[in-house]
This record gives sequence, C-alpha cells and structure tokens, in this order.
Amino acid sequence: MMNRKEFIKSGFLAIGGFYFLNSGVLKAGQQQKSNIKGVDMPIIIVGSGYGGAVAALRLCQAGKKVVMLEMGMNWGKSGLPYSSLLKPEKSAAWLKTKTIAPFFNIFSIKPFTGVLDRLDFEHINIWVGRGVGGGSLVNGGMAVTPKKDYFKEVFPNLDTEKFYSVYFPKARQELKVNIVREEFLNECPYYKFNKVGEEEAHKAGFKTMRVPNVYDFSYMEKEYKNEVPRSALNNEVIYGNNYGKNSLDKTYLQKALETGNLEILDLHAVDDIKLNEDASYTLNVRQINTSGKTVSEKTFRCQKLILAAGTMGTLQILLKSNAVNNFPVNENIGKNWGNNGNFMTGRNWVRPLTGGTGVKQSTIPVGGVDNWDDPEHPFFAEIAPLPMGMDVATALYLQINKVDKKGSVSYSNGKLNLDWNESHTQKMKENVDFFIKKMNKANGGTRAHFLFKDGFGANICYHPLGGCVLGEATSEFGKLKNHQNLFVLDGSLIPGTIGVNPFVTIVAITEYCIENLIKQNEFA
Ligand code: FAE
Repeated sequence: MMNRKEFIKSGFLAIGGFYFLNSGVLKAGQQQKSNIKGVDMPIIIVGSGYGGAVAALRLCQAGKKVVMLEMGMNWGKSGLPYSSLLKPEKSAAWLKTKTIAPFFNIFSIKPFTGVLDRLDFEHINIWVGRGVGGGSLVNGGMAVTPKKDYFKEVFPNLDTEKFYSVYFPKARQELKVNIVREEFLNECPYYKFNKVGEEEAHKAGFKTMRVPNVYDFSYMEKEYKNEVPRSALNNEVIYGNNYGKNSLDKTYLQKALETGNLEILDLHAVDDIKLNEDASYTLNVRQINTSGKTVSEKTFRCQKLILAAGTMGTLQILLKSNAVNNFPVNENIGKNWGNNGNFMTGRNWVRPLTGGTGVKQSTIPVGGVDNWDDPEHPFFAEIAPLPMGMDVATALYLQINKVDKKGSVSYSNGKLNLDWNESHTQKMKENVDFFIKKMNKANGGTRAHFLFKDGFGANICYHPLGGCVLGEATSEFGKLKNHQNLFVLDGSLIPGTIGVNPFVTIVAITEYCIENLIKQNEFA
C-alpha cells in the first residue's frame, strides 16, 4: 500500500491528476472562469464532517477511489495555528469582521476562512464548523451515546440491540473516546466550574453524570504538569484546538487518507447540483481563496454522490438545486427538523464570595445534569465552561431537551428559510425555568442576565438535526428517495432530536448505512 507521502508525490489519484491538468495553476485572488466539463469521478463526497469522514474511510477501505469536496480550509496542511478564545485571529470565524461566539463578541477580525460559522435566522442562530474535519474542529468533543430507550423511540425501525452492540462501540473506538480520571478532576483547579456545578446540582436534588470526550485526557494531564503545549487549558476550543483533541483529521480522515484512495479538495464550495439523463450528477463548484473570493468556477461530474455537508449544508444544496435546476426532491426533504432541544442558559452570582466558578477553566466539559427520568421536566444540562480569563461567578449550561414540536426548512428568495419560532421552544423554556429556579433556590444566584437578555438563550443552536430523515426522505440506508445514485449521510438523517450531543450517533448511523450500502453493491 502507498503511504501518504508517496500518495501525495504521485500526484494524487489518476482522476485527480486529470482534474488538476485541466484546472491549471491559480494565483490567490485570480478570477478564472474555467469551463471544465465532464470531469468524471466515480464517487464524490461533499463535506468532511462526521458523515463524510466515516463514509470516506469505509469506501476507501473497500478499494473505492473517493474525492471529497470541502468548502473550508485544510488547517493541518496550511500550517496556520488555531486561535484561542481570548485572542481570536484567523481561525475564529468564517469570513466575518467580528467574532461570532455565543456572547461577548468584542473583537474585530479580518475576514478569513476560519473554522466557526454562524447561520442567522429570525428566531435561531446555528453554529457550524468549516474546514477539513467539519464540526469536529470546533466542538466541545462531548462523545455521548444516547439513552437506549430514547434511541428506540426516535428510530423505531432500527435494530437497537445491534446498534448498542456493534455500531456505537465501533464509533466510540474509532473516535478515540475516553473519560477523565476522577483524581485529576479533584486536584485540577481548571475544573472548579465543574465541581461547583455538580455540587450545586446535587444540593438542588439533581443527578449528575460524567461525560466522555474525544479530547485526550492523558494529554490534558500532561498540559497541567506543563510537560506539553497547552490547548484545553489554554482557552482553545470553538476556534480550534492546536493539541489534544482527536478531531476527525486525526481519526477517520487520517485513516482514509492512509489507504491512498482519498483525495480531499479544500476551499471547494458546492453551489448546486444537477441530475443528468444517465443518472449521474453534475456539481457546480466554486474554488475560493482564504478571503472568500472565487478563484475558479468548476464543474464536476460523478457517478455516485454522497451529500455530507451537515444538516444545513445538505438541505441548502438539495433545496437550492431544486429551486434553480429543478432538481428532483421528495416531499419529505426539509421536514422533521429540530434544534436537538438546545437551549443555553446560565446563572450569575454563583458563589461570588468563594472564588465563583474559577478564573482559569478547561474548555472541555466533563459533567452534566441528567434529569431525563423526570416525566414533567425531562432534560440533560451540560455543565459548560466559560473561560473568560477572570472570575465572572457565572455558571453556564447547554440544555438538551426533547423536541415536541418540529420545524421545517424551505428555500425561497435565494436563501434557506426556517419555520421555527418561540412556539417550538416553549416547552424547553419551561424546563430551563424549572431548572434555574430550583438551582437558585438551593444555592443562591440569579438568572444569567449578563449573558442573555432575559436569562434564556432559546436562539442558540449547536445541534441542527433532521430535514432529510432516515427512512422518510431516504431509504433505510440513506439513499435519497427518487434517486438511483445519491446518498445523504450526516446529521440531517436524525429527526430533529436524539437527547444527547449528536456526533456519536451521526457516526454510528453512518457506519450502519455505509456498511449496508457497500454490501448491496451500491458503489460497485
Ligand atoms: P459537519 O460536521 O457539520 O460537517 C459538514 C461539512 O460540510 C463542514 O465541514 C462544511 O464546511 C462542509 N460543507 C457544508 N456545505 C458545503 C458545501 N456547499 N460545499 C462543500 N462543503 C460544504 O456535519 N456535538 C457533540 O456530539 N458533542 C459536542 O461536544 C458538540 N459541541 C459542539 C460545539 C459547537 C460550537 C458546535 C458548532 C457544534 C457542536 N456539536 C457537538 C455538534 C456537532 O459538531 C455536529 O452535530 C456535527 O459536526 C455534525 O456532523 P455532520 O456530519 O452532520
């Protein structure tokens, strides 16, 4: 087998070589309308997040040549560092002039193809990752397997036992999921926020749980002892981690590249797609530079297409293509969308006289309040860090609720529209109100007016899910209905809710789908 170096030297795959011959060499910022037609590729995957990375690995291992198009940058290859929360630089935001963290956006920045993007709708803002590795570059790494009963409720047609004996364990192993040592937690002052969070939750009568993560906790222990460069203990997370985190570029994508069968084209954004008469697909793609300027317009054609652009990206491509190219989509596309019950909230004046939640905080969450067994107020609340470089005596929580009223996504006036308003988050708000009141009553503290206008962050969403639901908009294995050669493998397969942070489930479902699609000779 060719190693990665030999693979790169050999000019990538034959098709890649052909492709580069045609596209020529471009200088940054150069505007070029190329008319590359009929660049035939057997399999194209759009997006390099969880769904895309899992599909790529399994197809490459099965001997298939795969080309992956990713609109974000390949940070590993670029050699550029990720920036910390307290000193936002190039990686902090996708082509914005100001930072776009959930709060305290006081920093001006130069537009650059950074790793964190925010999609703004009337009642909700949705954060997503951009770059080779997708959401894994910006997320908190919380690697949670859903409760078995809830998984069964959400996916009644899947073989629950097989998921819990095969696909979830496989996902956790490939993602390198691990758990923090309790002794380390107790001694490390960077986890005071978690200790306080758990103590206060217990005092209020709530149960807490330890949350697994893909951040390498043995690395973090070395950070703490100053044996290695710091990352989680140096305010790095949503603008990328320079060390410690096992993001997809270090797991699934790295393994897929090592097969020699994967070529990743970064800074390649798919605008829309067309269905050809021979059931192949044509993709209109813009190659951009790091200022976001189009440097080349390209046309790709492929026999098999996998959309893994994340829930919002995949819906954008499908619905826009339907609007501009009459691309066939079935009536379920855009339906059954949800925010995974995401609702951010917090409390101010948390232990103000005894050092609050800590000046220095690790960026990697390790604990949560598990209130799922309460029939009236079922929820999970992540005890989230708020590393501000000073003690703000504030506790931050990202609550995950059920989604009792689903939303939907459509495309009009040249953009995605979301049918999602306060009525969709009403029950979540009641849960948050219940939680905060109970916490404040037992421990003191106030609603987090410093963080959110009314103490409620209903509009903060990290987990958009659904809109292309498994078995509804697709076959039981993710093949889009009414299509012979188009597959969707990402968060849009999950019907708006999964009760926990979703990437372990996205990985498990993609493992299941791609295994069966390969078995059925869909990519022969
Ligand atoms: P995703 O990872 O979003 O990848 C899609 C990729 O497609 C991206 O790289 C896009 O740039 C690319 N793309 C989109 N449109 C195009 C296009 N037109 N052309 C080319 N490329 C395109 O998709 N989940 C957890 O389980 N645990 C956590 O701790 C956690 N924390 C989070 C924290 C933050 C701040 C955020 C934003 C998310 C967090 N999530 C967490 C959610 C998780 O990252 C997300 O569910 C997954 O990344 C979604 O995986 P997908 O495969 O659907």
